[in-house]
Amino acid sequence: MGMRFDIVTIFPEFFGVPAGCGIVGRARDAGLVDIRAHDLRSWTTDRHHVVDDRPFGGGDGMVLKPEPLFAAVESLTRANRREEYAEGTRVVLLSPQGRVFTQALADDLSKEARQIVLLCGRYEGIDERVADALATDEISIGDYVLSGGEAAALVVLETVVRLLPGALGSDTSSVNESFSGDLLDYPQYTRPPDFRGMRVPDVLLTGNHAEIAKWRQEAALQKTQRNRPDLLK
Ligand code: JDQ
Repeated sequence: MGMRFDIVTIFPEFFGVPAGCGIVGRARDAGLVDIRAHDLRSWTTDRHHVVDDRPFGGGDGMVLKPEPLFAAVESLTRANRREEYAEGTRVVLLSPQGRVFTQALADDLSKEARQIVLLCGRYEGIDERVADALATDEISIGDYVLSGGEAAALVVLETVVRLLPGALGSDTSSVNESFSGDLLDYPQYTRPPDFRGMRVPDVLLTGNHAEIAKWRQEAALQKTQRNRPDLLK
């Protein structure tokens, strides 16, 4: 059987449309991946299904309580400590305080994981015992603040699923090269060669493959210098 994703969230409906679209939808139909979104509130035990509480020490906003998250992971994995999961189980906490998500981490997950539990918080934070003891990985998708972990979980899901063998139809490795090197991809063009006066570079229309390769290398360098100078350092 394929990889399994269990997403724990107070908004399971957030995942319905994206999980049915494109490469992820096709991978699901092909049985490569099983994606389930679970309502965190189903693991509460009080009448009002409360998942948040006020921060110890004071301060603004509410904090996600640990009990429902530990209960969720326990029921989804049969364990509730980082040290005790089965081989191939990863419990990923999405958070602004995590290690930044990269293609290398996505590669690792796609190769090593059989089950990925994605823990999506809301409010102003998550009780730190979740990061300390429950999660195997604490991941940020970048240096900006979302309103919760759901959008970040979708990014991780989509990035990992397209790396699963068979998910892309044809050869996988070529499509990943865009972010494994030190340069951004070169610019692409298709027909028409003249669109409203904006012309495709002449060299691409010549069929001279050596000249085209030279142009692409130079254009990729220019683009990287302009948009991502950090990659060149
Ligand atoms: C949560 C929030 C203010 C957290 C609650 C849970 N890369 C990335 N950016 N933002 C997140 C991840 C993220 C993940 C989980 C989250 C944001 N919030 C909102 C608001 C302070 C801390």
